[in-house]
Amino acid sequence: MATDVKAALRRQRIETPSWAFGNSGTRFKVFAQRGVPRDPYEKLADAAQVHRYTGVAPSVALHIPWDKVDDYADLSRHARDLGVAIGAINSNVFQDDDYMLGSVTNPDPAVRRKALDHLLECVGIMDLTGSGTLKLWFSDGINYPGQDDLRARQDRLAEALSAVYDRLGEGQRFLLEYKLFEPAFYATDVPDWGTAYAHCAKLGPKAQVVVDTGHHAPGTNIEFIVAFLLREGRLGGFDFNSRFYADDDLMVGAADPFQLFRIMYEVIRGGGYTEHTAFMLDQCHNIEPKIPGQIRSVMNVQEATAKALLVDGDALAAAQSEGDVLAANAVFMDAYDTDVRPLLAEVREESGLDPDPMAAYKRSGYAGTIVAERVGGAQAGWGA
Ligand code: PSV
Ligand code: MN
Ligand code: MN
Repeated sequence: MATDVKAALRRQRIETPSWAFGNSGTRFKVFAQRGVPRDPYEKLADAAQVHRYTGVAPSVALHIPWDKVDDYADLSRHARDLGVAIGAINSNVFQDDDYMLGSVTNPDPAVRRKALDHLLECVGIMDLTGSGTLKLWFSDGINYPGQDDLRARQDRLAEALSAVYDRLGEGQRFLLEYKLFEPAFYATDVPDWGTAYAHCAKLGPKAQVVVDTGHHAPGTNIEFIVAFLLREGRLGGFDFNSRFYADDDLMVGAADPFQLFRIMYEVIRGGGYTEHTAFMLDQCHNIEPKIPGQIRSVMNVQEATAKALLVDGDALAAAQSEGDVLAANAVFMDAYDTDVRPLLAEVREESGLDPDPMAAYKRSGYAGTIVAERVGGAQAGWGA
């Protein structure tokens, strides 16, 4: 049992987001930290540090155009030299003035064309980097009742998704991300998993849903969504982060580690703990240092996973079939209440890693080196 759990933990893969390493903030203020990356090459170097000390973060998601470069083959080579690979390509059809009234759902066909061209360009970048995953998030929506026709916007969305789907090559897929609100405040065009699922189901198996844990109404049972999408073969992956209020983009597992455990339990229960599910982080470290913020986040996912792997399936099934509510719940809670940190420390040591990634990174002196070497770091996202 312990050997199985350890083996499962060793094969875990968590993808870090390039934008987590740049400066970020809220709409009130971006706080500049010293030593942050000045370009995508340096973002990959920082992400490689997260992998170096955790051993389970070997790929890095890019966001285009934030990570636009002239030579993507060269960027991929650079990643490989650092011991990481380029992961999901995140499209960005939300930051240009043209997108004020939407991107692929905009009433203006010229804007829709521009947005679609960007999405197709992102598939081209997948070809060049060897990435198999395109992540689609649309800020599209409306602020006022009557502002645009809800049904026509769905038609425009379907048309764009279909064009992107047709452009996907062998071994490529897209993940459609939903979000309840923000920046649209009245109606969002992909507000929930059901809308995302329905669009994907019409297209085919290369269209899957991505669950960003920060994108739901308070109280939403996210693990139910996970279970459902896995049953339907449509769970493509996660954007992990945690939230107290809205889309807070805080470190995963910070606000509600129990929820993360429940999600990981359903992932494992539903056969989703494989390389076909992308376990990505989508976070911003506004006030904490970025590399340790990512290391901590990876560790939080590892801890939730370890606890979920420890759920005694036989005991649980027995209690469930007997209708023993309290015994079944106790099996769950026993696993959750286990301190898995010693187990993870052992797994790391057995893989030749330091048992304490946070301390090992701190001791490495990398933070001081980048402060000394990098002047004028880039802002993640907006305005980058
Ligand atoms: C939108 O809130 C989102 O979660 C999408 O994944 C974007 O690509 C990302 O945030 C940008 O930070
Ligand atoms: Mn996201
Ligand atoms: Mn988000």
